Amino acid sequence: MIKLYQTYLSPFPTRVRLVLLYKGIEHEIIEPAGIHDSREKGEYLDVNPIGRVPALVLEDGRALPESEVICELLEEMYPKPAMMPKDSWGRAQVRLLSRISDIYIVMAMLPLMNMVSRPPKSWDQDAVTRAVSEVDKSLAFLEEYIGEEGYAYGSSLTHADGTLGPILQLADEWMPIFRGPPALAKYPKTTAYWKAIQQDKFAGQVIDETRQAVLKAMGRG
Ligand SMILES: N[C@@H](CCC(=O)N[C@@H](CS)C(=O)NCC(=O)O)C(=O)O
Repeated sequence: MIKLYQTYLSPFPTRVRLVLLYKGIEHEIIEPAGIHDSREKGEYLDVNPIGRVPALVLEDGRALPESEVICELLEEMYPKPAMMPKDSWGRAQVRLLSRISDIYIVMAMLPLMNMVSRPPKSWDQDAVTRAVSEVDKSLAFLEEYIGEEGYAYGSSLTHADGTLGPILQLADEWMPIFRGPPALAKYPKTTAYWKAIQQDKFAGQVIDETRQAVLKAMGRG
């Protein structure tokens, strides 16, 4: 059986879980040690020498890291139901949305993610303000491209929904701990999308799994 090495707290495996769920691919979930704590990663480094989650291991033992690449492989191995549009332009739009998330939004959030394991009193307030403003700028890019039919692109689920769901969940529900202005408020299309995508049966489920793990890590779960 296919194995997914992952944690529920990380937003990156969420997009792979969405693919597995939507396409009905039988799989086993393994949560390696040392991803969100200081334990040794041990044998997980044999599976993924990069040491991050997710990693996918196929039935024949071949292992693949990097969420985006894993999703593309699964799309090719299990083309139905499709999570990519039929036309080239549509597929490019889906890739663009995932890229905006990975390259701009996640990168802008990184200083906050690194800060959060330390007590709030030790946070550098200027660094917080700078990071919150960078997230705001990156969300403005998303606002330009996000779909208006309840999905990131078009009128059905694509890989961009798996990428964006857990990241918008962090922006909307986790970032308030930094006491900046509500992250999505300035962006009506993104706000509408965020509300709508949580109503999708499959995306709603994986977003909620990540939400519960984030709440638990915040001591609120
Ligand atoms: N570009 C990677 C990012 C994966 C990633 O950064 N995962 C984090 C969890 S949020 C991780 O495993 N960190 C462990 C570490 O850096 O030691 C992907 O999309 O799969």
